[in-house]
Amino acid sequence: MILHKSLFGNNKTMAMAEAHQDYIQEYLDFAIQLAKEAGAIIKAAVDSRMAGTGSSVEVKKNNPTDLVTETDKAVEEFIKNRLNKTYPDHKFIGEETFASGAKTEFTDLPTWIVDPIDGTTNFVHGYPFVAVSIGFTINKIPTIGVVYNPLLDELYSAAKGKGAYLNETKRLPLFHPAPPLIDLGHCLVSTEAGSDRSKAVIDAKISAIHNIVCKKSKEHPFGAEAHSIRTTGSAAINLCHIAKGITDVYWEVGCWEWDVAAAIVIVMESGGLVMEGDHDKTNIERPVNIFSRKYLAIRAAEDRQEQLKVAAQMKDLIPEIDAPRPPVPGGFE
Ligand code: LIP
Repeated sequence: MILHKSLFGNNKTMAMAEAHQDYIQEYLDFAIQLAKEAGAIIKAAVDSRMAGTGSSVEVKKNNPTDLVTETDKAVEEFIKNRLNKTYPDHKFIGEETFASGAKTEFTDLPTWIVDPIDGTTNFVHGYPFVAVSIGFTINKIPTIGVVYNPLLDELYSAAKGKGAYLNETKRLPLFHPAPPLIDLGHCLVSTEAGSDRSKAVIDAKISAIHNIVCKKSKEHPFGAEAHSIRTTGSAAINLCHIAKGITDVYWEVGCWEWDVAAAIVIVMESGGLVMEGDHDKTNIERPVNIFSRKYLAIRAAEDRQEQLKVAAQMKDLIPEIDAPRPPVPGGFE
């Protein structure tokens, strides 16, 4: 049941922000229900694609690797309308709204950050890592996250201070206790090719992957660095795998706030760390800038020093890659 319609209004005081804390469970329940309904639309669309009656595929800004479908647009409209109707004072940032030319405004007001389909390329190919991602911030702090993969029926959810869950009942991470991370040499690392296929960006990413899996060191005289590399095609799902504890490190440059806003809460509530995916080691313990387009996440471990060590080892290996973005009014730029 929706108890709260319009609490925030124009008053942006801390007291009002704190008052939202009383409604966190309501917002979370709402986001979970919304994700399930959006997921049903996505699942039906995948089924129709497989039956040969699916939605058409377009490319964004003439980039043949950045795909968008009618379903992305329809699901975003569905979510946006429901949010507008239920919480008319809340702000909205969405992938397809941004793509249609809307300016991103990021303020202290309650803000929903939505990717209708994260993993659109997977959606087009029927590769089962496809998710709707619904994040929510208050005072610019990622506070609620729901990521639902309707193809595998996996729903990840979290609210700040309340823990992270798989399918609403299974506490994340899945391992109890979380196994030791030890060092990067023992890690399974996830990353993505991304949609910027310029030679400079791809060369830098491939060289980083080379360093991650091959870099020789005193500790690894035979050349092996991390255990291996994984890629799902969805930033949100990669981050949820960190929350589950089935991958150890996730690094990506070039994805956007709607890809990660929800899953960042899920990782943090599972005990993981999320920081900027650049080589600056001074930001390891600072809250991540969700607009940075560069993300590094480390799974939960009993020993926080191990998490910090693996983060620093990654930052030694990753290059500085440019991921420009238009300015965010009221945001971090
Ligand atoms: C995708 C991301 C993925 C990234 C792709 C793309 P989309 O999101 O989740 O991690 O590598 O370039 O941005 O476009 O499927 O929502």
